[in-house]
Amino acid sequence: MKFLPSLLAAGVLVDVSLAAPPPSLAPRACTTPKVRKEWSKATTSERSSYINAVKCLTTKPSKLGKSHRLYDDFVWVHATLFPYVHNVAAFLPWHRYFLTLYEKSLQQCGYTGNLMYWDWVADSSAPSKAKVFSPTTGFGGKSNQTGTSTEWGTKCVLDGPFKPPFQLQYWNQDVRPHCLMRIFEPGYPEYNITEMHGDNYSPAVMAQVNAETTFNGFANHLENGPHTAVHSGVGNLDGDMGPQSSSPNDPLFFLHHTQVDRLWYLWQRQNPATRTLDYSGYVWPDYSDATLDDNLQMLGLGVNMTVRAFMDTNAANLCYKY
Ligand SMILES: *[C@@H]1O[C@H](CO)[C@@H](O)[C@H](O)[C@H]1NC(C)=O
Ligand SMILES: *[C@@H]1O[C@H](CO)[C@@H](O)[C@H](O)[C@H]1NC(C)=O
Ligand SMILES: *[C@@H]1O[C@H](CO)[C@@H](O)[C@H](O)[C@H]1NC(C)=O
Ligand SMILES: [Cu+2]
Repeated sequence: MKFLPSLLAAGVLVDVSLAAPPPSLAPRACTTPKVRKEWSKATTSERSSYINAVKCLTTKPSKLGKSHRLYDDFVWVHATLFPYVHNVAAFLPWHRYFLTLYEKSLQQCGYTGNLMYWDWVADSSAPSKAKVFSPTTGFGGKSNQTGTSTEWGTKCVLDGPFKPPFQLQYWNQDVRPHCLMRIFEPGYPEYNITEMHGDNYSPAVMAQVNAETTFNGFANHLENGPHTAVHSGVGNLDGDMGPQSSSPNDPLFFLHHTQVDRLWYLWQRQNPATRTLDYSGYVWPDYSDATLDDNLQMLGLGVNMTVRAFMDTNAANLCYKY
């Protein structure tokens, strides 16, 4: 009773109960969303700044207190959580969260731009000629040889910014240091398999994926169709981008998944009123029904967040567009 008037006089109660929270806690509105560009549309200096920041991640210590590098944190977290975030509802929102953490790390390593994507739909008729594989303005091309898995570790990308001594630490969850490996799918016309599985992420195929009317239908079609075809087309069975849980080993993974994120964004925007918060499917490992309040974990790379926080790219915590 005694202190109340003095607090009022000092304006303290007014601040706490009536006024807006202090600026650091106030949810900022998303007034100028950051724009994520296609790799080939970026300037030379934007591209080199991005690549330099990726290399920088291999010079920084783990955020997880592990003996590997900051770059390997992303590989390890993805590999460890693999069953929780693939072929289940969380696939799209978890990867959206994962990408924002990667973007933040790149920016802490001197990159001044935003994430970029590889529009493999546009390049699907000749994927190996895509600008992202340029040795001078891209991520380098394919390995110096193909062959069977007995030669694992000797098939190396020898051009571009990620040629040796650039090295990866994990193969799935095992520590197996190796060079970056990209085993492009050569294509077998007699079996209707096109170069790098391009036919599986063509504009016609994407039109079918986009015609899905539910989140679950869209997400499964996108993940098991074009998304997986790009992984296999670039990595085949024994390249880093192949169906490995350690696929973030290939820096191209993050341009691939930014494109996946963009396709979800575009699908949401076809009908924002019903699709922004449309979410359904299953939760690993109990196959219960997914909800917007489900937890997305990052094993220390980021804090636990709900799915809901990653549905709307125009929300203050995301605030980006394509
Ligand atoms: C490919 O490059 C790796 C790493 O330099 C090397 O060990 C391997 O022998 C090369 N293979 C061929 C066929 O040149
Ligand atoms: C390849 O595609 C063509 C045209 O769609 C079809 O006629 C043919 O049977 C297919 N071949 C195989 C091996 O699937
Ligand atoms: C984050 O989520 C995981 C998985 O649900 C849980 O094991 C962990 O305890 C959570 N961590 C915190 C700090 O709540
Ligand atoms: Cu993944």
